[in-house]
Amino acid sequence: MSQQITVTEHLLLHQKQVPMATGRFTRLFNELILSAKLIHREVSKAGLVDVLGFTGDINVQGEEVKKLDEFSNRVLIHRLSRCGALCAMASEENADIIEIPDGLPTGDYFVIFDPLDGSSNIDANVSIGTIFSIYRRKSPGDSRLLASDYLQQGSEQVAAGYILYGSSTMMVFTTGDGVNGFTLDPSVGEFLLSHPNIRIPEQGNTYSVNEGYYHYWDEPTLEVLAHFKAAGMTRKKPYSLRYIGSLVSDFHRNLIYGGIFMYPADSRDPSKPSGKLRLMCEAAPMAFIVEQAGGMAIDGVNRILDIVPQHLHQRVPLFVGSKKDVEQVRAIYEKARQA
Ligand code: P6P
Repeated sequence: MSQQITVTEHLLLHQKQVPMATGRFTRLFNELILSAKLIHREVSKAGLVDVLGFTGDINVQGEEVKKLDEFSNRVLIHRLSRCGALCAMASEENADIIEIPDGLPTGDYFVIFDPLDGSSNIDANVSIGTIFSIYRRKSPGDSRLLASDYLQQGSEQVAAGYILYGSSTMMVFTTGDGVNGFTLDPSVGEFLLSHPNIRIPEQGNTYSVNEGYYHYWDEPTLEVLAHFKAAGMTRKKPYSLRYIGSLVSDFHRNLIYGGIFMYPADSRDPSKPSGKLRLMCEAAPMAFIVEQAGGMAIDGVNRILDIVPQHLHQRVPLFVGSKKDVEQVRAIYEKARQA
């Protein structure tokens, strides 16, 4: 029988190796694990009950909120409020910081999450995901929470991860000591270590981007796309275009097989000059994971993990994946900047 290590055992083992670990981090993570199981249960039966369709509400991003989005957001807020480890939290679905209700225990961690990323794919039964990012507050625990406690650059993350609700449900995360993947065994209700020490190939054969926005990109971005499209002329094998429209799915495939995911800035919407993806609840957690797996993440020029957010829902262009592929992108944007 292969050694079956549950995600909780893995965390407890990790906790023993971190001298100042108080167990609160493990309790926080256990609430994330329970939330993942609750969301998995609803997502896996979405087609069977009247969970599909819109609630008729609009979230802070101006996007129609689907019922599973709303359910996932409620589950995470409810469970995390009770873990006794948070000073506050934030969600892609909520405009402002979510405070811990009076009477519930608090702590020094801050979590920001996208409860169900890629949710526009729910009705088509395409894989979707939950993304989370954990920081430790900077100011003393008994003082008022400051913006600098949560508007922290990605390199300050204590942990980051995602749950992918796909052909199987997987939890992939890092606490700064490599990346590990756990697959849910629904028959026992446990996430079991299935992908220890994930490393992204140094160069891939896949690029992921929505080429439908071609006419909204600037010259350097068009040059970046031309690079990947023309690669087959100069190397044995052309790149393949793979784009699901669900960040967690596209990212996970590239993490395992190698490749690059790109969401460049575009001129479609003047209110979103930096593209669609959010720095704190999408780009920064994915950047932490990919760097821990040996990859790279930039906004075209700058390292994603060095960007200090000015507000919770700040958007950022994202180029993330195999190191050599992302370095090609940076070289093209750097050249354009110096021209
Ligand atoms: P587009 C989903 O809405 C999401 O935030 C990411 O999961 C995904 O990568 C991206 O948007 C898809 O955006 O503009 O290509 O539909």
